[in-house]
Amino acid sequence: MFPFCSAFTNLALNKAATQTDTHIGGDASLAVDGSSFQASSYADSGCTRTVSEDASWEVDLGDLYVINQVKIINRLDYVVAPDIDQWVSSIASFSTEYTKEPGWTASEMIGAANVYPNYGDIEGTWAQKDKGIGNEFIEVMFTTKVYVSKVDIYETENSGGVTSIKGRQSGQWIVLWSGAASHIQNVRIFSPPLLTTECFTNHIRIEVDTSISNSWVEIDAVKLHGKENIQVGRLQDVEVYFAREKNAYTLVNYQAGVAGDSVTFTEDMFARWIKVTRRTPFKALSLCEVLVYGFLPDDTATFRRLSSHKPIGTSLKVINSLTSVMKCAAHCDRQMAPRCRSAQYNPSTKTCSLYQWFDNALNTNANSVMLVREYGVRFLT
Ligand SMILES: [Ca+2]
Ligand SMILES: [Ca+2]
Repeated sequence: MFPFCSAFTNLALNKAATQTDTHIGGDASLAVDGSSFQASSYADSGCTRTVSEDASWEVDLGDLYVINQVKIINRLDYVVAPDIDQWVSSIASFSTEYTKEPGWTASEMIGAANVYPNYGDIEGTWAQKDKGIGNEFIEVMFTTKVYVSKVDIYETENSGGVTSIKGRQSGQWIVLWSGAASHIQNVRIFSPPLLTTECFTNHIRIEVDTSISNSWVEIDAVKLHGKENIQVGRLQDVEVYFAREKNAYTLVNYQAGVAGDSVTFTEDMFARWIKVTRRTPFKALSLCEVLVYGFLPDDTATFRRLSSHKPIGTSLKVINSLTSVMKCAAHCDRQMAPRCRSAQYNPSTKTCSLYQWFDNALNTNANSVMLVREYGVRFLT
């Protein structure tokens, strides 16, 4: 049906690619550079990337092609990453710690909870140097930076003393939660809803007010929850558009949900421009490679005569008083800019209408004939 050797040529390779905007070096050309490298983490470069949430990517193939297939090589971190749970790995700082007896220093907060679910003044927790002083704090570190989704504070003596939870990001403290202290004489895991889920950190500061209980506020452990990667780049709800004239895009295919390692759209279309975007609500776009398979049609190919179809749309030109369908074909052949690719000849009116495209409908006029380039027969409805 089409030339075999050219049918699997990647038409997009090194063609002019553009996108709405570019985020941290993720240039549009990375999707047509011939490398199918698939980023596997947020930190990986090598795939296109936008920061805009109304993002699209497009390539100009430079000429009109018969396109058979569009294959999009996706990032590998497209799967929604699970939350990681971490216990404290080290202590960064603290206001005071209790050292008169062993068992209540700041470092007692390292590792998994070892006092909880017991309640009381029990060794294995951080307690302050003196009781009931007021504002105190501790800063704890975790091995892996995450987008913090939840902080669990294991309170085992005089619960309710926490007044704020902060995360350190780019040299600044981000307030994750703040509220008034209370005095709860019971063990609890304090996990308040956070003000933001966009704090990326492994450094958490917990502020307490010991004046409410007028005693020691004892914290056994802290568990940090969050994802290592925020998945802005992964491809989902992807739409592919084709255009044979600049910016005159038509949606040709759509895949709902998260795309796999790659997504392939099989389309038999005539196009020069290809656009990839995500269905609203839009999200940032990251593509590793876009391969477009097809072939350059032969505009010198002979015409097929079809009485079953008629061209539709706006004709390029109408030639009157033509005495044969052959002459109509000759006029189409000579029409270069824009190229004539199909025509309609009506022997009763002796008119010949020339068309740029293959847009067509079923013909009910038994007299008229549609002329179409051989490669265009595939586009008949
Ligand atoms: Ca690439
Ligand atoms: Ca502990």
